[in-house]
Amino acid sequence: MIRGCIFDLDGVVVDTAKYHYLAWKRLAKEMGFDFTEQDNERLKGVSRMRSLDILLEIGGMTMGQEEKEVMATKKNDWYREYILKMEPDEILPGVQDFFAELKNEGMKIALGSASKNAVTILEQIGLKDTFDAIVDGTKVEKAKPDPEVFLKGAHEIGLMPEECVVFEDAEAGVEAAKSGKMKCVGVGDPEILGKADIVIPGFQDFHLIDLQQLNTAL
Ligand code: B16
Ligand code: MG
Repeated sequence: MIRGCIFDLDGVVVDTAKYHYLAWKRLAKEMGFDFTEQDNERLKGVSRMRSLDILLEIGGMTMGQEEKEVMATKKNDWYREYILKMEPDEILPGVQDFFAELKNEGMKIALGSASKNAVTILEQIGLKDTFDAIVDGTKVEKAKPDPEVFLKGAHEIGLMPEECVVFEDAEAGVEAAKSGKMKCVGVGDPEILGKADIVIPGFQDFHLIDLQQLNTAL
């Protein structure tokens, strides 16, 4: 029986990937190499420091830990300039209606994001109080595909993992949900999210009834 939903943030509730991309691209340019949108796909759902490692690999560069901290902070400062301008109209289509349906049925809602900026984003888009629990990059030690972020989310809303459905747009996030013994709805490309129980393009045509059908099908 599904009693709660755990949502990833970037790529599921909002599209902050474009702001991460602009900030990483600026950092790459400063270091003397190009960073493409295709390269950016590799950073989705990945922690900030791991993202920097991937960026350095793309640029064929190595760096000591101290310098890496400086670079990551610089990127994050630029990223925050973008997210501090975000507004509620950046919530992805259908998300708010789906949240309202869940609330009406007494379902619990948690956030399970790798981002250390999740609360800032939720405040900007006016969704902070919608969530019964917020588990973000400041609260976990292990990054996705480790299930820690989602297991904590389930725990904080008082549910067993088996009673929760995770909504994820990144392959590492789908793997995290499945290794946490949760049901998973992939949001995005079925070729990338093939390990999810079902994949949807977005929330515009997705309703609670579809979730209930998924419940009986699994
Ligand atoms: P920050 P999610 C993830 O958010 C992003 O997809 C990923 O690109 C980013 O590197 C990560 O958060 C860390 O973000 O630098 O803000 O701590 O998809 O898990 O909501
Ligand atoms: Mg994501």
